Amino acid sequence: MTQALIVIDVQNDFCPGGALAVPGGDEVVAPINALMKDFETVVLTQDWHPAGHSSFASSHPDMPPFGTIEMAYGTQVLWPDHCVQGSPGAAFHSDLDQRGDVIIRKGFRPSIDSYSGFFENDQKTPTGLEGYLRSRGISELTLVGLATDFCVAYSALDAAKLGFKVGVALAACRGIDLDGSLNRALAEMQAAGVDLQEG
Ligand code: VGL
Ligand code: ZN
Repeated sequence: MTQALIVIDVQNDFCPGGALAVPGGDEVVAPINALMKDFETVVLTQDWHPAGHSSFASSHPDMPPFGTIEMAYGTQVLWPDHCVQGSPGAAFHSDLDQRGDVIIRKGFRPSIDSYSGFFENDQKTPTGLEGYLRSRGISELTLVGLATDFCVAYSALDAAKLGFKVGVALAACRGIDLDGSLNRALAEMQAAGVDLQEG
């Protein structure tokens, strides 16, 4: 069984000091670098929004960060401006090992967000990651990175739905935990058959 490590959004804006800092976000870097040495295929995802992206609270007059709105494709959390294309906040953490073979960028269409590395939030526009993995004969994935309850969970759930065997190495993930979102995401992943690997 050919395996890949999928490293989700280990970018400055999700680390302490960043625009959408995940508590302990930088603590994933060392365990991810260690894990990379065990995988022949390493995919990095990069949240990559244009300025004024529709998922930014600043694009919606009178809406606070972390509020929600209804978009054509469903409910969308409004985030502080983050991971703007080419900005220092969108860069990978400087200590992250750069051996990855491919970088999948997501969230670059102005009117739609993309948490998952596989499909945008309409759940049907593909990023191409599935085709990349399948054409290389990969059927088993280990996911790590930020944030456990958003981009990691959405990616894991899509991967499971697509038929990949999926594990999440929780020691190399950190969550945002917005209104109980972390426990909800863990329960959903477990129900979908994702192997939640502790320690
Ligand atoms: C993410 C919120 C907005 C993530 C990205 O990487 O989990 N969360 N954009
Ligand atoms: Zn984002």
